[in-house]
Amino acid sequence: MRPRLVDWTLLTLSLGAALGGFATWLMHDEQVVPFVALHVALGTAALLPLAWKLRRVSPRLARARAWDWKTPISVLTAVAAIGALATGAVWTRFQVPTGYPNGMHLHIAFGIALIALAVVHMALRFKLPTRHDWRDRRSILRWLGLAAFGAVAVPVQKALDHHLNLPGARRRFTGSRPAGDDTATAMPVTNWMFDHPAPVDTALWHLSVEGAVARTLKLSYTDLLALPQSTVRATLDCTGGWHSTQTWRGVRVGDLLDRAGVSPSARYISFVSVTGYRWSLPISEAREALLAVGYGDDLLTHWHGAPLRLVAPGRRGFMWVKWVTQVRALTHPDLGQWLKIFTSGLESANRFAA
Ligand SMILES: Nc1nc2c(c(=O)[nH]1)N[C@H]1C(S)=C(S)[C@@H](COP(=O)(O)O)O[C@H]1N2
Ligand SMILES: [Mo]
Repeated sequence: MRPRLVDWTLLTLSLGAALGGFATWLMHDEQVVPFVALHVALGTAALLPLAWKLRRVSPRLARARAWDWKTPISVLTAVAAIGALATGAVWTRFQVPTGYPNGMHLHIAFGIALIALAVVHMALRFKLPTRHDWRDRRSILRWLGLAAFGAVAVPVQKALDHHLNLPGARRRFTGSRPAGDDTATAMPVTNWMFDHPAPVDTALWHLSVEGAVARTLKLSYTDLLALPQSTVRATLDCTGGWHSTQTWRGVRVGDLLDRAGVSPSARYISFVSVTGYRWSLPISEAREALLAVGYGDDLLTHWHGAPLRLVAPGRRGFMWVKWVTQVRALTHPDLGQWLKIFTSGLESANRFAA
């Protein structure tokens, strides 16, 4: 394939794979599967143009005198690409390394580095393919080959995992490793970024339901426990690569909204933590979500979000806000939540600390 087309193909596959991988975090479980398949297909297909490109540039890399100040950036871009592919393949087959960082963390880190480096590399080196390049018949044939290679990659990898009985055969469709179900202790604790609140004193704490509602509610912990309790069986699946299914117990968000007389103009429900961390769900979905006080036979422990956390069935773990103190009915999407999940825990102390 012509060099400029190889470069262009690599860039397109990398961006596509990264976007596909990222998009799965925002989707509801039942929409995720085809996008994960696309992510794997694009990543696997990238192996071929990456090999062609490395073969093309390796003689130049071997000659020290051919290096200029841009060369290290190109080398780092290649390292990030190989790292992203290798960690992705190893994590999905063998689910290693575990611990911190695990294979999924490494995969995400390489992926983000790759996109950043690829943008710089492109600004420094990239040349658009010419009309002449696009018309090259051999390149078109090779693209068809790439598409076929990517398409068979997904079923072949799955079959391999099952036949060799690799740990990856037991991963969830999100790629996450089973951390154990229905066990209070096996479920990991994940706080991402800076949240590390002091334990909440339930005598000081309250939950408020406010925003686009007829009457603002302010409930103490005792008030909350006196409301009708429901259970929901749901899987907490962290983008960091683990999942755990529990029977969660607490108050249905729809019940709270009805009590507060939620306005027909409310479209999103935002859940706000004592740390400032917050996330929102479309109202119809939020109604089915649970504000949980516990799971199994136990009450929540501090690090799992006591006294109250969101359980959003079918949504990724980062949306399951812990230490919830406010439910806000919104008439517009909350763009600020995108900032808050990165900066929460930095500014405010827990005003309900014991
Ligand atoms: N307030 C707050 N809620 C949070 C987080 C956080 O950092 N702060 N982390 C989220 C992430 S990324 C995950 S995966 C789950 C993990 O829940 P657990 O620690 O109970 O397992 O909580 C979510 N809720
Ligand atoms: Mo997470």
